[in-house]
Parts: sequence; structure tokens; C-alpha cells
Amino acid sequence: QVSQLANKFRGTLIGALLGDCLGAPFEGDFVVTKSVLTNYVTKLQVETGSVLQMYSYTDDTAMTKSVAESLLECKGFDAKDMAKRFTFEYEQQPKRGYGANVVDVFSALKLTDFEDPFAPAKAQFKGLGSYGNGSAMRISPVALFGYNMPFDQLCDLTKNCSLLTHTNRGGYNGAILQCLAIHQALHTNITDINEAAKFNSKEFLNSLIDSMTKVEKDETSQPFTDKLLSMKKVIEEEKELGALDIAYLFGHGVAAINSVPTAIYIFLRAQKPLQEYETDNVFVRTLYLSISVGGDTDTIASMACSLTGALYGATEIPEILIKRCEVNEEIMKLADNLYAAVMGK
Ligand code: F2R
Ligand code: MG
Ligand code: MG
Ligand code: MG
Repeated sequence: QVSQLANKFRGTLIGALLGDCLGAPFEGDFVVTKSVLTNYVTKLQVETGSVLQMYSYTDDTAMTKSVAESLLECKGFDAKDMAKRFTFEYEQQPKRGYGANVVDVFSALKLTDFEDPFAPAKAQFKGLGSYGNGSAMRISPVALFGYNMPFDQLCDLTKNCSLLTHTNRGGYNGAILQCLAIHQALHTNITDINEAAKFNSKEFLNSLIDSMTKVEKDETSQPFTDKLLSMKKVIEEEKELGALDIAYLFGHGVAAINSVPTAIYIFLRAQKPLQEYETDNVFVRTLYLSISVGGDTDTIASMACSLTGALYGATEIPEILIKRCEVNEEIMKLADNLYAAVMGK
């Protein structure tokens, strides 16, 4: 028996792992039909035969592990250490479905012996930097480590962790949005799933809009705030968007701007029952809806499920789904270690 906050820490990282592992088989599929997905999600929840089918993690989890381990080991952000862990992890297992260009950063880091760990990322895309969601997808440990941090410090830490691979503001601001959303879910006082009715999606979103407005205030445009504002309209009008509408309105691609707001919308939408798939479990609804939008399914599911996990805790996640994911015990341990670090234990 762990405290509800420790349970929320576990839910955050286990949610991220689960979305990655169980969303990955559909990554790149433009649409996922209702019958295929219903069959898939239903079977995942049933134990048949003596051997449970396991699902592998991808780059999303590989990098999340490195972020968590580095923060724990260094007791804070150490650019060289984190860059080394990303690179080492990639070298050990390069076939984890990494982004097409981020792998050049790892090669350049190695070639320059990590002399300036920020330099290779700056050179990406002719100096524009990556706007991919590769930083947002790995940011959950930062929200945990920064549980007690003031707003500016949490944003700075997130940005620093991002700049090792993503120097385009689309990339690092996407990570900041995802981190702030997890942080807010962790701080939302819900003791268990029976209190789900207490959760107010509109308030949650309004508070996120306030935060993102601060983050983007000095910039020439405010793309993340704008997407959150259009989400607010959808939520206020109580529209219940289907998969195609979600993909059309918020995107389902590898750019952070086309996947972080999508994950946040899915997290909010999954609070209510789905027409497409009947289940009482909010976590299963989050997973189902994430995959249904197609495109970058592992990453969208990972980010959305991490939010659901941060709100309700790991005990809301069906155990059989956790058992199906590679490295689930290791991830649980990392969540516990982050909790202990934050609590000063
Ligand atoms: N890479 C994938 N999935 C495709 C193949 C996986 C398949 N299962 C397999 O194994 O073959 N997934 C992973 O990549 C995403 C995270 O990517 P990240 O870390 O942001 O990488 P990168 O390379 O920096 O950016 C991704 C692509 O975005 C475009 N892009 C980014 N910035 C750009 C810019 N400034 N100008 C133009 N294009 C830019 C490029 O196409 C990049 O290759 C996650 O989905 C993860 O799961
Ligand atoms: Mg991936
Ligand atoms: Mg619970
Ligand atoms: Mg992906």
C-alpha cells in the first residue's frame, strides 16, 4: 500500500510506458478501424493461454528512462550526463523506432566527445532545430522531479532537457506544455477514481491556458496557446469529437504542435464514456481514443495515458495491461525513486 501521491507518480510513468508499448503496433497507420481497435483493446484485457503476449517499448520509453535516471543520479539536470545516457541507450538498442533525424544528434555528440552537449541539436534542420515531439514524449520524469518546483524553474528545467535534441521552439514548448499538464494533474487533488466526478475539465484547461500564455507571451506567435483556445471552445460546447475530427482539429503527427494538444484533448475527452468503446475504465478509454486517431499512436498514447495516470494513479490501470509491457517493473522502481527523491527520503 503506497500513498496516493506515490500512486500518482507511478501512474505517470507507467501510463507513459503503457501508451508507448500498446500504442506502438499502430504507429504510422493513418486510420485505425473501429473493429480492429475494439478487438485489440478487448483482447489486451483478457488473459488467454499460459504465456502473456508482451509488447516492446520504443524510443519514447528509452529516452524517458534516460531522463529519469539522469535526474536521479545527478540530483538535478546535468547536460553532459543526460546527453551521454541518450546516446548510450541508442547505441545499445538503435532499433527502437527513433525519429529519423534525432539519431544524427547522437552521432555528433559521440563524435565530439560530448564537449558541448547542446551544439549538435542546434545544427539540426539547417540551424532551425527539431520541432518533433521527441522531447515532449520523454518529459514525464521532469514533471515528477519538479513536483515542488516553482513555475519558472520547472519550465527552465524542461527547456534544458529539451535543448539537448530539440532547439526549435515548437519542440521545447511542446515539452513544456506536456510537462505542465502532467504537473497540474499531479497537483489535482483526487484521492481515487471514485472522485472522478470532482475533476473539472474546463478548469483544468483554463489553468493550462493561463500557464501556456505565460510561456509563449514574448514570442511572435502563440501556436500552443491558440490550440488550447480552440480546445476550450470544443469543450465548452460539449462537442464529443470522434477520431477523425480529433486528428483533423488537433493533428496526429510527429510535430509536437500536432500531438501534444491532441494528447491533452484525449485525456480530457476520456473522462466521459465513449460511444465507440464501452468501458468504465478511464485509462482504457484514454488508450482506445489515442490509438483511434492514428498517426503517431505510440507517442500520443504515451502522453495521454501519462496524464490519466498522473490524475488517478497506477491503481486505476488494469494490472494485465501493465504486465504486458516490457520493463514495467523497472519503470515502477524509477517512479518510486523519483517520489523518494522529491520527498527527501
Ligand atoms: N520515428 C518514429 N516513427 C517512425 C518510424 C518508426 C517505425 N516503427 C520504425 O521503427 O521504423 N517515432 C519516434 O519519432 C517521434 C519523435 O521524433 P523526434 O525525437 O522528435 O525526432 P526528430 O528526428 O528530431 O523529428 C521527427 C521528424 O519531424 C520532422 N521535423 C522535425 N523538425 C523539423 C524541422 N525543423 N523541419 C522539417 N522537419 C522537421 C522530421 O521529419 C523529423 O524526422 C516519435 O513519434 C517517436 O515515437
Ligand atoms: Mg516511439
Ligand atoms: Mg487510485
Ligand atoms: Mg511515436
